[in-house]
Amino acid sequence: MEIRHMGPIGALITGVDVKTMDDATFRKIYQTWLDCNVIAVRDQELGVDDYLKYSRRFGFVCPHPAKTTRHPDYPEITLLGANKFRADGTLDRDIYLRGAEGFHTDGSYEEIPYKATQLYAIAIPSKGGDTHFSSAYAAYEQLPQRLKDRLEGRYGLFKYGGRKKTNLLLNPEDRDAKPARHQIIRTHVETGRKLLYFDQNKILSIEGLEEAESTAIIDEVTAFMAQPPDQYRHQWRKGDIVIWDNRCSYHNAAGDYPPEEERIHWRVSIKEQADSNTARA
Ligand SMILES: O=C(O)CCC(=O)C(=O)O
Ligand SMILES: [Fe+2]
Repeated sequence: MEIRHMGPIGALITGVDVKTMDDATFRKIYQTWLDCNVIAVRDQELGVDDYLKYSRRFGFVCPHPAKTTRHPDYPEITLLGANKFRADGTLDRDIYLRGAEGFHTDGSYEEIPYKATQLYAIAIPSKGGDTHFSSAYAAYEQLPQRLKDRLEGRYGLFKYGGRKKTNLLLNPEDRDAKPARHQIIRTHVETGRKLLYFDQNKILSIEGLEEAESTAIIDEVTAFMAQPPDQYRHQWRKGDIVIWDNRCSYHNAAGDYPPEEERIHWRVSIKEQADSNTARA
């Protein structure tokens, strides 16, 4: 197995078959993932069961609330990019631009947020369609002391669709879930590093602040989510598995590939603990 560090975050792993790797090899992969925020494992040939089995080595795999994009036989698998064209031939932009609305972290609207998201590349377009990643550790480090002081110990309220209510991928009956509360400045439970837990697309408000200040701080903090040089851009190849740590990174799909071409991933959401969503799988 070869591990290539791609910069301050991101590592590319080759020369391994995730179907047959032993525990010692997996431990090395897991540690690299913790160290690098996001890793890509290349050249994998997996069926759904192989993919789920490998995903479960990272934690509890649970179905995403967007039911319309679930795999018909495996609710834990979300199909990204599938059924992009409606029956009348028009492009469904909610599917085409999914994950491309700016840097974000997945699952902050859940009481137990997603520790990780993993994507397996089934079909990749001839150009475009990269995924960008940015470090939430770097975002914390770069915050001005004034904002660190104002946010320390405070909680944000997070909801799918956020302030803009971009929630059309959810069934109507799933759209009014209660927001989840999460501490904004926190320490990663596995690495012990301090980070900024934030999502411009899902945060509604910062608890305990007047609305005007809450909105102003949300706008100001949003600018810190892009953290060059602590970024990694993944250029996909079919057979890549990419897993990112939602606790310490943000990501954004480029959303720029030719829409008539296919870009399909199998996506799983992974939690640290099982909850009622996991049980429904
Ligand atoms: O399609 C991508 O590159 C990423 C989409 C995304 O944001 C996600 O799967 O959570
Ligand atoms: Fe995402």
